[in-house]
Amino acid sequence: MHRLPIIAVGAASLALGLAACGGSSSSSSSGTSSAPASSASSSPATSTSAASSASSAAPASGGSTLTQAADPSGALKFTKSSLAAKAGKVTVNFDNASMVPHNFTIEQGSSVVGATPTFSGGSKTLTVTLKPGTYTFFCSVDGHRAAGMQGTLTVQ
Ligand SMILES: [Cu+2]
Repeated sequence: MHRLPIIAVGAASLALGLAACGGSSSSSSSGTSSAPASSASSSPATSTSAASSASSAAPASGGSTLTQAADPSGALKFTKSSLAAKAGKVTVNFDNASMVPHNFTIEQGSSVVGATPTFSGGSKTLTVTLKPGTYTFFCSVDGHRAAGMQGTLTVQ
C-alpha cells in the first residue's frame, strides 16, 4: 500500500525530470537549430538566386550580342566601322588577334558607357546596358582613335 504512492511519485519525478530534460534540450536544440537553419536557408537562397539571375540574364534577357575585332595584322582599325544593337543588354565580343594592344570603349557624348581592358592577342567581352541612341566606339589607346579606330554604334 505504501509503495504505490512512492512509485507514483518516483515515476512522476522521473517524468518531470524527463520532461524538464526534454524541454530544455528541445528548446536549446530548436534554438540552435533555428539559427543555422535560417542562415543556411537564406545563404543558399541568395546564392542560388544570384547564380540563377546571373546565369539566366545573358541568354534569357534577349540582349544583343555583337562581335568586333581589331585588324588582325596590327593596323590601327576595327574590322567594322559601324555596329547596331537593340536597346537593353548589349554584349560585345571584342577580338584582338594582333600584338598591338587595343581596347573597345563605348562612349555617348563625352561619357564612357563601358570599356574592355587594353589587351593584345586575345579577346574580351564587354556587357553594357544601353538605351536607344547613337554611341561612339573607339580604342582609347593613345593615337589609335585619331588613326581611325572608331565607329558608330546605333542602338534602337
Ligand atoms: Cu587600339
